[in-house]
Amino acid sequence: RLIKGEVVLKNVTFGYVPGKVVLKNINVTAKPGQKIAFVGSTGAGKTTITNLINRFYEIDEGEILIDGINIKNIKKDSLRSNIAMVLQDTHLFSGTVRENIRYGRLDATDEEVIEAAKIACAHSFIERLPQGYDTVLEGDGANLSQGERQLLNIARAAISKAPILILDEATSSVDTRTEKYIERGMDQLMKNRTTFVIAHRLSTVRNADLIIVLEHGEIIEQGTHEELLALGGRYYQLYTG
Ligand code: TTP
Ligand code: MG
Repeated sequence: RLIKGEVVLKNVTFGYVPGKVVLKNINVTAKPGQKIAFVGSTGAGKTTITNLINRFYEIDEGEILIDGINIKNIKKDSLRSNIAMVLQDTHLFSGTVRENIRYGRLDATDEEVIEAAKIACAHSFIERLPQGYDTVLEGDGANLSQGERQLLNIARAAISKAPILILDEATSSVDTRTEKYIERGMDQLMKNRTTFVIAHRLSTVRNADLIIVLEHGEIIEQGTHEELLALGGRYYQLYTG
């Protein structure tokens, strides 16, 4: 039984600029190891919630607790090592492929780097690069495709031992075939971690423990896939298109 990775949002209200509320009175409880999905139309506030869990911004009202501790009282370094993330906009630095993956856990061995790359379905394309794992990435990974960059970010998350994982459109840039292929890797990535997943493709959220439907910054429905379908509301509409 997991004891780490509980995330609680209590009456969270937030806006990026004064006077414009983006999230209104959000309450979410993620127990250790649970998979929580956020769905809702564009601009609903899904990414914003993950920005707040990461404490990229300070909330205006309410509180966010990780394992019972208010994130305001958690050192930034400690927060970073507790949360792994794969985002739509990838973050790579000028360094080798190996260094970029190892950034997820600095004491990882070369074998662990390869293992993580395999989980992320990145091993075969890395091996085809001119210097393999020692290939230097230009700029923000400009010599890779968007999908390849995303796979490297997945490998970086896979090598991390963080108990909390955030996947915001984590496979949005890989083709459907690779996405299918990577499903088992993603399951492995989520195993034993509290995961927050955001995906436009609802097929990737249907097995979540809890699906939260956001609209204009408010939670309008929540439940499992089956419960929400039976409800016949917004999720049902999104799902049946
Ligand atoms: P998001 O939280 O980015 O909305 P989303 O993630 O649900 O949308 P998408 O499916 O397109 O990814 O935005 C919510 C609102 O907050 C929106 O009005 C844009 C605004 N916003 C900012 O003002 N600054 C920011 O940095 C972000 C991320 C959003
Ligand atoms: Mg978003």
